[in-house]
Amino acid sequence: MSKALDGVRILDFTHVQSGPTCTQLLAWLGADCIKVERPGVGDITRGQLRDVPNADSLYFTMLNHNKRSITLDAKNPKGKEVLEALVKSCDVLVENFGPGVLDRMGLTWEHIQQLNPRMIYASVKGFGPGPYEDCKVYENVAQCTGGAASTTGFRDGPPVVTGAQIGDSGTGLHLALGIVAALYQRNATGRGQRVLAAMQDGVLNLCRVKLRDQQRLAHGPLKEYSQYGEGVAFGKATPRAGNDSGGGQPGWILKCKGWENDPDAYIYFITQAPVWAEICKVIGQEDWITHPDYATPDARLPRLKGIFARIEQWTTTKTKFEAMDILNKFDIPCGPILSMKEILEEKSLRETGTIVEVDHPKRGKYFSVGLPIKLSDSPAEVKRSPLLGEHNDEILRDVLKFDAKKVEEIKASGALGGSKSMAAE
Ligand code: CAO
Repeated sequence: MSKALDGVRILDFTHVQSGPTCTQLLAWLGADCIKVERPGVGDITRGQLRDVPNADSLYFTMLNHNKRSITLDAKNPKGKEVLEALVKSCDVLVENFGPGVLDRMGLTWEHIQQLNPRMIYASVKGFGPGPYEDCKVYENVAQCTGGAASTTGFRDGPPVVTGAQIGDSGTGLHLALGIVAALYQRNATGRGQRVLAAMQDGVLNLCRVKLRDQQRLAHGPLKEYSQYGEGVAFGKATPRAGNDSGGGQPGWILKCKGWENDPDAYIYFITQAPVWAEICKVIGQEDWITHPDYATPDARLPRLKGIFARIEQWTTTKTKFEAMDILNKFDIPCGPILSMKEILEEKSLRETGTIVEVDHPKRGKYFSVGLPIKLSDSPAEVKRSPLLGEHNDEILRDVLKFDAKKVEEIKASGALGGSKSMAAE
């Protein structure tokens, strides 16, 4: 079956997480993704957080499926020649090096355009143009500078970073959309273009509702925040809101049966207005259906803490899954707090390909997250990540059409590295 991005070739000059997330998505959508790695070590994540000796880490394998790998010393003249040949024969170059790295390699945007005017040159950087554009950035730096940390956590505690990799994977996702849009525009213009996704911008985009609240503060307290009901005054900036829902329908995380011993025996419960009567019936508090202090959403806002405490009396009598079953019958929005263990064991996620099992020659079988976007005409098939330099010959011969003499010349120059990495050995 054909794939959505069949015929698109990516020069994947990415490393760590943000860039590889982007190119992995494009590869799952059908692009031919050629990962260029430094000889000997490759992407630094191959060896980071290793759980199996001498095998590529899960950090690397789970971010680099469906790609081919070539090792290339971009600072060796022959290596540079191969790199430029790749620029000429690819549609998209994706990179997430520190600021200025590609320029120092001689691959300025001007030079890339000379080599291949159709090339789309896509970058992840920590910041866009401005005072911080020269800074290197990792995930949590982006979460802090993009507004996520100051608005996450509890009011009486410090800022908190989230486990969701909104800085890295979130920005990779933004970049992938920019690349696909640029490919589409190229159909009309015939020209490539630069695509930039800055991690600060990507995080801020995902924190849009918090910037909304910042502006609402000028017009009065944020009544849906539980601190309003607790009589705590608002400061100058959007506060941390604990587990408040952040939307127009109040919610909170409530204990369920077994919470004393199970750190994940909780449920997220939303007191959605249209099902208020059903909520009251389920918890056995029918008088709240018509009581003036509880009957309307506005009346409930200053009383949310007490309301959730009462609902929790009910949820602690049920396991999170029992509560979910009962509440769903009445269309009451809720969600059990699922541990990674529970998610990994969830049958339905395996059936949809959201969790996939992959076999790897060095590490054996492992699980990964597949493509979370399902296309009916372009189903993603998850293939293992490449070993370091696994496709050196194939790329020189079949993609760049170099003859045997030229391939030998390049190898002899050391441009592909002398020996293979630990991973490929
Ligand atoms: N051949 C020769 N040299 C190579 C090479 C190759 N194939 N691949 C990389 N290099 C060299 C580069 O030329 C560069 O050297 P110079 O600084 O001397 O020019 C160096 O390796 C890589 O530099 P870097 O700044 O990208 O790497 P770092 O480990 O110091 O920093 C990171 C890592 C992530 C902080 C930085 O790349 C960055 O800020 N990237 C942009 C933001 C980003 O994506 N952050 C997310 C990181 S987690 O997903």
